[in-house]
Amino acid sequence: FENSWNPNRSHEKYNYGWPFVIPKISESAYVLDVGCHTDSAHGRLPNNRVYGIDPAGKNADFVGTILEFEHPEKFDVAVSWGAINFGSQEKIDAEKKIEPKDWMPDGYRSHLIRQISQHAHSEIIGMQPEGNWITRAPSLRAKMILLAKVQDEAGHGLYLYSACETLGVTRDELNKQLHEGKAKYSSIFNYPTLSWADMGAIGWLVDGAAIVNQVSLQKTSYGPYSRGMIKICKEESFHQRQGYEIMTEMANGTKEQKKMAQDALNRFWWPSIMMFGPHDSDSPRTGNAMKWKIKRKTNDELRQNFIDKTVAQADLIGLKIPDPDLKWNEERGSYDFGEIDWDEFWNVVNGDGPCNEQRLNHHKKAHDDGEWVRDAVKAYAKKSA
Ligand code: BYC
Repeated sequence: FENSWNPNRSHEKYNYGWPFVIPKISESAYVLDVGCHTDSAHGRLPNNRVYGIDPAGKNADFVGTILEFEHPEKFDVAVSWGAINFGSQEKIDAEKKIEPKDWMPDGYRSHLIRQISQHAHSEIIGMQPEGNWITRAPSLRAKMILLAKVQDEAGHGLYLYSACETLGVTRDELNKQLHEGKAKYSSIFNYPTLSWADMGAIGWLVDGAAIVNQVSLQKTSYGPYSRGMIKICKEESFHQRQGYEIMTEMANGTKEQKKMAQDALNRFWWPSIMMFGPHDSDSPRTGNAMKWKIKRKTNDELRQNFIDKTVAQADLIGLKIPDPDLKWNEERGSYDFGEIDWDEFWNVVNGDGPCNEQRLNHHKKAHDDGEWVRDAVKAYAKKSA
């Protein structure tokens, strides 16, 4: 704390800095200054009765934390300038996490609600294409693994909804945005899963792409999102392995099985590299996301990273990436690759993909069918209150 506190920072920069707030405090108010430090707020509020507390403030009226503080009188106003100043761009630049109760610009908050809720919706909608194969898994082992994986996705959705709720939005509101088409979810889940090999392709490519993105998001500036990502990445690594194991087995299996594996790769390759979003030059959100350190790498950087990792994995199991322009570029130390079909991408993002309607209808139906459970939980809570 002592190392990061800078008493000379410009308070005028902050909407809730003391130069803006003090004129709003009535002169008759009794003010509690939490974190008054050594100078306390006495000088800034000359007409008020002020009481300053601070664990590090030798001149504070009470030297200690708010949790230890007790006072016989009631205060009219409590101010905490220090906490406000720490929730700032400077804090982000210093690689400190922003926490739910820190002050944050409105734009930062709404950007996070959008991205985290879309991420949560993707995890939940993403259960559908794989759920389609649980009853048809080729062995008990395969079925148990797939069940566990799909269940993990539900868990990821729940961590992410919880992280999003810390920003002051309710789960009901987030669901409503999804159902009304105001919130998106990842384009990849609007493609059908036609064969068992698609379970391999999803784990290997979709979870593989998700890990590349999420490893960088572990360092995102918002604390709850960053901590959620750390746990999610651990599980995602297992998902990628299970997918690659299915692909390896099929690629080394009968001629028909190898054909199925290649067909799944052919169908999922391009949609997987679209998951990273539009090129940086066409990505309106990247500027702020990078400035606020919400995103730590751009869409194109992550896409390239994924392609460079995955080509060797395809080679190893004798499958061919369906891109005739894929070529190692010695100078860049990366693969060059073909043009992405952006018309297809935007069609899918805007609701016209092969399964958009089916995915959303299924989600709405599951939500409606679950109403009695929500009602029962509420009635029980009321009864027990
Ligand atoms: N699909 O300015 P841009 C999983 C939208 S689930 C749909 O680049 P941004 C799994 C974008 O939202 C993992 N929409 O945006 C689960 C924006 O529209 P809005 C999911 C897309 O946010 C189950 C507009 O296009 N991962 O692993 O800077 C089973 C312009 O884009 C897509 C995450 O959600 C897309 N692919 O960058 C198996 C990661 N791409 O919102 C596996 C978290 C772009 O302005 N999210 N759009 O209306 C992110 O990292 C970023 O939000 C994105 C997009 C890279 C996706």
